[in-house]
This record gives sequence, C-alpha cells and structure tokens, in this order.
Amino acid sequence: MAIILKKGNSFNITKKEPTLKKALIGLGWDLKEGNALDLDASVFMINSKGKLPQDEYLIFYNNLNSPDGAVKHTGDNRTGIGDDDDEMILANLETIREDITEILIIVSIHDAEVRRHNFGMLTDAYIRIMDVETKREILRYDLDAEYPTNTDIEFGRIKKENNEWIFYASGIGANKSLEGYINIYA
Ligand SMILES: [Ca+2]
Ligand SMILES: [Ca+2]
Repeated sequence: MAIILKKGNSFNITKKEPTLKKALIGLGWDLKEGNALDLDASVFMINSKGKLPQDEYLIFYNNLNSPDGAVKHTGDNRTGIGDDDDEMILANLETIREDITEILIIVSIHDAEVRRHNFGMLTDAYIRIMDVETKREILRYDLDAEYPTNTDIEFGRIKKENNEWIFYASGIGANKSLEGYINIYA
C-alpha cells in the first residue's frame, strides 16, 4: 500500500525505501466537464544556491532529458484524458548530478493567461512516486486543497538533506506561469 500524504507532509525516500533507485514521478489530473486545457509538468533541478546549474536542468516538454541523464520527461500530454498518469518524469536518484540538492515538480497550464484557464477547471490532481523496478506505488499526494484561481502549482519537491532524498508534498499554488519559475531559478 502506498503512503498517502497530505499537504505539508514529507516522506524520507532514502530511509523508508532504501532500494528505490529509479523513481517514476506520475502526475495526473482530469478536466471538469466542458473544459479543454493543456497542463505541462516541469522539473527544475536546482543546486544549493537555489539555481539551475545550467538551463538544460529544466526538464519539460521542450527539453526532455537532463544533461546528467538522470531525469527524463516521457512526453507532452495535451488533454489529461484517462485516469492514469497524464505526464511522467523518470528520475534515477543514484545518478543525479552531485550538486543538485532540490528537484521541484511544477505543473502549469499552457497559455493560461491568454486562454483564461485555471486550476478551478480541473479535478483529481495528484502526484505519485512509483518504483520503476518493482512497479510498486511508494507514495501519493492528492491535491485536495482547492486552487480555483491558480494557473500553476508546485505539486511537490524532492530535497537532498544529509545525503537523503526527502519528498515534500508542498502543493503551492501560484500564478507565475512557467516563465515566472524560470525567472526565479535560471
Ligand atoms: Ca501537456
Ligand atoms: Ca487524467
């Protein structure tokens, strides 16, 4: 049984799942009836200075692989249709570049401002982590808090603390758009 996290909870992956090397970070959402919008998952791999070591450590639909080969986006989903993961990130926790201390997982609505889209048009958003080798679901965080006016949400972050990877169910809504996050971390 996967551990179910609530907003603000954390999970020490290294301590509780010492055999987990290759993680699948699955992100899912559904659209409320009558809506059509495109959500995009992005991963910012940042160092202790709070920055991407280089631009290519932002992994998203236009840059599917991190230069260290450790993080891979499996591709853009434009509809969110279906109960399974809508966008997926593969992360090899063992081969992540040494100076990366934080992995931020953001989901943003494509062209939200122009199209007047927001998370109020969505339902059943979640993030989960699976063990690729055993296909076991390790943890899951359903974003049950409402984000009716937000256009982007930090679903979670995985931090390296004392050489242990810890997942935080952050669930921080914002209206920055992907560019806003890039301005902070690039
Ligand atoms: Ca998408
Ligand atoms: Ca879906």
